[in-house]
Amino acid sequence: MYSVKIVADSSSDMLTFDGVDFASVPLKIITTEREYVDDAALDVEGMIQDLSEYKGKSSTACPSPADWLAAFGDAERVFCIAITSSLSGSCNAAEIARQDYEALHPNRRVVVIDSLSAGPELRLIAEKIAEMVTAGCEFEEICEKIEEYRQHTGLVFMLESLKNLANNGRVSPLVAKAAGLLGLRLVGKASEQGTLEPLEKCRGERKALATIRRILQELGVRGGKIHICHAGNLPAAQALKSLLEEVWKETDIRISECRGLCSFYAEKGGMLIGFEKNCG
Ligand code: X90
Repeated sequence: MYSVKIVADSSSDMLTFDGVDFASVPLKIITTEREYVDDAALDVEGMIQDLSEYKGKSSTACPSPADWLAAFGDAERVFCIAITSSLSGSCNAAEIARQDYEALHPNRRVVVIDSLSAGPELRLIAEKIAEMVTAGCEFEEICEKIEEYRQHTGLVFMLESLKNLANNGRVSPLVAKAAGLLGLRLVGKASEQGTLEPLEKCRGERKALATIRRILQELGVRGGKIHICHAGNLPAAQALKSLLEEVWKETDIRISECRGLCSFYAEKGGMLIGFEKNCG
């Protein structure tokens, strides 16, 4: 048996993972005053508090190839899961790390998975890989099946502000215009290209949550796993969970908190929902 490791960047909001060797590679949130490393030691609430008082420029940086490489450790088979390559250089850095690692260790294999997404969809991918590793599947087989699985996962988001996304050029000016409207929430999805695709503007959270449920149905959710990841908005996450359970009684709905990178971009109150679709 080979030693296997799953390595995801910190946009996955995962710090630990049960059952399989795992590492998170942190992105960074940068202001002129300091740098926040999105690892287990980061005080996310403290960072959000700092940023709310901070008036200057803020940006983010993806991991370097060396960061990814260090996280591979000495695993013989590595699964890298990266935030969408349409919005970050993380995937590209992982690809360089893969080439270096395989050149250095010809018997080892790395696969880089461009999630075309962020947050909880990465977690779904990691969980599926872990499931197959535990079942004793071969590396190549897992790579194939993960490609397939990704046709059956998606991401929907609810954002109250797109300020940081807009200031950092991660949404088009057109989409950015939808931001900043007080009391409006933008509900959208990760597009096929791994960009933000706005779907609807909702006045008030209750409407937004009902809209999310309808959109999930339209996108082909029929139960299956749903991960809700929130940025300081547990009440909304719980309300959404109840709303979804009205339709999908037995389904596996979990709630977790955004770490640094997703908190920065989803901003206070934001929510990311990773889901399985068109299966079962
Ligand atoms: O490389 C870097 O500096 C990181 C840039 C990341 C930019 C986007 C992060 C988005 C986080 C926001 C809502 C959901 C987005 C859907 C993505 C397809 C979460």
